[in-house]
Amino acid sequence: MTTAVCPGSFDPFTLGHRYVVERAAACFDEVVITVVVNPNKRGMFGIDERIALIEEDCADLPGVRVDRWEGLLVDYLKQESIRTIVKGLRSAVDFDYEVPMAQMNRDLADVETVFLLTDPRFAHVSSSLVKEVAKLGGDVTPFLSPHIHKALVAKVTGERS
Ligand code: COD
Repeated sequence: MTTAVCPGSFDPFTLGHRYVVERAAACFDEVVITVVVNPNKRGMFGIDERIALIEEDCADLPGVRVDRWEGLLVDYLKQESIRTIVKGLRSAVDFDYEVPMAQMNRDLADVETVFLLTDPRFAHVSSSLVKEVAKLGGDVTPFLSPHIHKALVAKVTGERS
């Protein structure tokens, strides 16, 4: 059975992330979306919230499950006996950022990183931009699943009041 890990912060999970997971699910028997916990970075959504939102988002995708990890990503792959990481690429900027990590992960644990191109509709979409636009009252409905959009609006409304 072929398995790949799609790691990220997913704060929150966007339709760009989902697009990459869908493409990965077409290539691998099993895809694990691993929410990586950064103890030094407090996100807008807690880890449990992120996981619940992603699980709801991907419930229709066979072979896709969600997990969490704190620490080196390659240690997660070793623990789970997985040899492939999938990353989404939006542009050459992503490529320049991702290549050193892919090389480091290969040096550390001989794991492969597979890059999948995003859809042009999502090439400008990031979790941070979506949060910024939503905080300033802009419409981000095209970039998020409806339940994640609802959760984001609730967060930014709560922050304002
Ligand atoms: N379309 C397609 N892909 C997208 C989009 C989009 N619109 N937006 C983001 N992506 C891709 C990103 O390129 C990335 O591949 C993935 O989705 C996750 O994105 P984010 O923003 O949620 O997550 P990041 O980039 O903050 O995640 C970085 C990791 C947590 C994966 C990385 O820092 C890591 O592996 N950390 C663990 C510690 C470690 O091992 N460090 C050493 C690395 S060598």
